[in-house]
Amino acid sequence: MRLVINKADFDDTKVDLAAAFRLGLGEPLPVSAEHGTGETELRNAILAALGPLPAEAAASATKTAADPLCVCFIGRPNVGKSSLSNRLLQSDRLIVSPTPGTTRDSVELPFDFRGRDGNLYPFRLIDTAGLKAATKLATPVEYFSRLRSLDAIRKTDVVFLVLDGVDGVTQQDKAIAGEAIKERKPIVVVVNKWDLVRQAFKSDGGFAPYKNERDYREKYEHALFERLYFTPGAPLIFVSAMSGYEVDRMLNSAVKLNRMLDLKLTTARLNKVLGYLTERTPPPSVGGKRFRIYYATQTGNRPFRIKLFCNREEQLTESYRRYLEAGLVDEFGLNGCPVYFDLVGKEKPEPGMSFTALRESQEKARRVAPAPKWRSREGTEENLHHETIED
Ligand SMILES: Nc1nc2c(ncn2[C@@H]2O[C@H](COP(=O)(O)OP(=O)(O)OP(=O)(O)O)[C@@H](O)[C@H]2O)c(=O)[nH]1
Ligand SMILES: [Mg+2]
Repeated sequence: MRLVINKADFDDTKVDLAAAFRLGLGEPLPVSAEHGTGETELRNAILAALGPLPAEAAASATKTAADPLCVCFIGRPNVGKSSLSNRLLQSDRLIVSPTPGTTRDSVELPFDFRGRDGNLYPFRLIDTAGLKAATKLATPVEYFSRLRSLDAIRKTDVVFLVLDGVDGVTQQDKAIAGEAIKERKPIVVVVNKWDLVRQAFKSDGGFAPYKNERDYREKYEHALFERLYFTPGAPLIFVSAMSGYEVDRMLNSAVKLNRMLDLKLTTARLNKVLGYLTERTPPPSVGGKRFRIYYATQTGNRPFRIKLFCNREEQLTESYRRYLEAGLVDEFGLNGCPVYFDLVGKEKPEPGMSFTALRESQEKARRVAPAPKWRSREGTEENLHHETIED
């Protein structure tokens, strides 16, 4: 335990540290949350108490081929996340019940999977608590379960978004998909309880107005992609945790997506593809000005991060961003992997900026961004500085 005295806004003479010492709780640490004094000392004390990083955690800071592929199941309560987890783990470890809200905390478990190629892939699976709308959280436990579910998304390589095959696509599914998209994670869309759909069409008269299972499936798929936005090419799999139908396909998809996430997009080809895309469909003109890309380079993976040197970053509309993302995904075969654009616009003079300050800022921009001649720069990528996410 460390004794921390807050609101120690004045110098030491005015804070009665002697009285604090007399409490017998060791050396007191005077801090001021408002003014930030003592923050460094407090931070150092916390780090010292925590000790060095465990070797395992330090080693996993960068991902290698031998690291387990981390996947998580997210979705509304009761869609079958724990049932699917049990199916993959080939055990009854996780509690399954018809009562929504059974899983209260994220559970992380390792397992191995033999892929289609015959190789053994180590996985780490996180089963999460069903996500409710933030406005419907009734207890603090639900609030913290939600935080832990969102945290699981951040930690994983590939997200399995689970939907209920009988309930159809709901507004809440859309909100949950949004959480994974916000974190720019590749998503495998998993529609569970397909055994019930099959059963219904086989012997229980089906669901009106759908003609048969295939018709229902097609309409489901249509509704899904119409209502929810996913990175183009996101895999969609109809499964049954109950019967095991198509469950292996989920993992094969995750292995494939995970492999794609490490691809390096060469600068020459990237610029060529963007040149072609902007020529085929020029950006819309916003307020009489058109968005222009001068030069692009990949600066990171997981997610794909592309630095775009452009005229005005604010001119890139969301629909055109999606068009560029879809074009890159298609050209480089990155199906289902989100692409993030990091925009670097030319500096604009601030009103009242002095001439010298303007020249200085222009000089700085010139040093950072290569000259806007990207079309003629094919094949010269080795001369250019490749930044990483850490930059
Ligand atoms: N018929 C059928 N029922 C299923 C399937 N998967 C899950 N269920 C049932 O659906 C109910 C909920 O399953 P769970 O696995 O607990 O669902 P969950 O998404 O983990 O639920 P929460 O932990 O509450 O968020 C249980 O009664 C399961 O038996 C399936 O593929 N087919
Ligand atoms: Mg559960």
